[in-house]
Amino acid sequence: MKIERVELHHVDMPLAHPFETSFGREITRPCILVAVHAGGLTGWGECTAHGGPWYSSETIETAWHVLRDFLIPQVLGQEVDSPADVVARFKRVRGHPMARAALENAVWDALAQAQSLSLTVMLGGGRDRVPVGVSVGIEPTLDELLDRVAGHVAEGYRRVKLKIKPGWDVEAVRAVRERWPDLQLQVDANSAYTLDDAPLLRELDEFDLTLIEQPLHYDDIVDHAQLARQLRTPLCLDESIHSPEHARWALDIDACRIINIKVGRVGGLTAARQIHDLCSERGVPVWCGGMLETNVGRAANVALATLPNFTLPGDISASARYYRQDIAEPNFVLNDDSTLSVPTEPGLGVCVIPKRLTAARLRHLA
Ligand code: NPG
Repeated sequence: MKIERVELHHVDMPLAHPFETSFGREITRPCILVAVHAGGLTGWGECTAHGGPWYSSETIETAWHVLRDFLIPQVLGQEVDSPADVVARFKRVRGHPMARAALENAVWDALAQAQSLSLTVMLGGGRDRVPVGVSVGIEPTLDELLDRVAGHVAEGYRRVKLKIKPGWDVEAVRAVRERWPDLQLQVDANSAYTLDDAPLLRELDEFDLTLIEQPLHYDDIVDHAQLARQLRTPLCLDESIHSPEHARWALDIDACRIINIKVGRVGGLTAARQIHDLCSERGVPVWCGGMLETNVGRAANVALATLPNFTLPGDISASARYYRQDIAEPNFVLNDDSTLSVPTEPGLGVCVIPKRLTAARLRHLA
């Protein structure tokens, strides 16, 4: 397949509800959508970098620069027969996983379409539904948090993740746990604590949480290994796992018992699948994280989450949870059993709506 043209679309869309984490509050979600044109087909990939370097060091601007000046020139006009060809061409580029993932994933979509395979089948996944949960941001008050969780439970979500930070942790978790004793509950700190907070984090052990996600520094595995030994609740890493190598290092020193795999954070579907396979060999469960994606990124996440070792529900909620109107169709809708159905059409199985793309677009590289 010859890559004839690559387009970048910088879009910004208002979120249905503002989302607050330990590093800030988001009202709109900017992202870059990558379109790869080859042989009359268009493959799509979503770059999950945000406006500022808060979750990781990448931003929309760094991703735009690296895509335009280094990654696109590696594939433009080239014959690409498998995702491995793209990975090999990107090998010289250090870092910038979200930029790499966006272009690699767009090629996966185009290649899958060219072979009339769904992305799921091309990845080697098998399920027709994937279990999902919802991530609830930090709310102004405990009452508002309880209302929000109540709304999601009523929608049918059986697993809820609460964002925590110092001052919004034990009491918030206690309030939710008391009201929903049987809900599958987990927390995510986005690196808001230090090892000195171990006694406080140990207090969370009484709430029967599925996991505590990334409590300590965003690049650390050593302190996490120390903390993991002090907690009964399984520790899960997100930010610290940038690649299959990081996953292996973390598992080798018992820094975590669970890994959150985000396609953007680890540099694309190829690396995501490698981490899945490694964890599978080591008996470590994984789940698919989310970055408030549009349906383009969500479709890739759903396909990835069909791999067998994705045994915990992902942060892949129904489309309506994110945007009033998504940029691509069809929407993902929550099934009664807290799952999303897996598209079966060739490629990602969603179509970008040109009018919506133009309306949401701030910048275009054609
Ligand atoms: O459902 O897509 C989703 C959001 C899941 O909480 C979620 N993501 O740290 O995992 C995270 C968090 C996040 C969101 C991080 C946005 C950065 C930006």
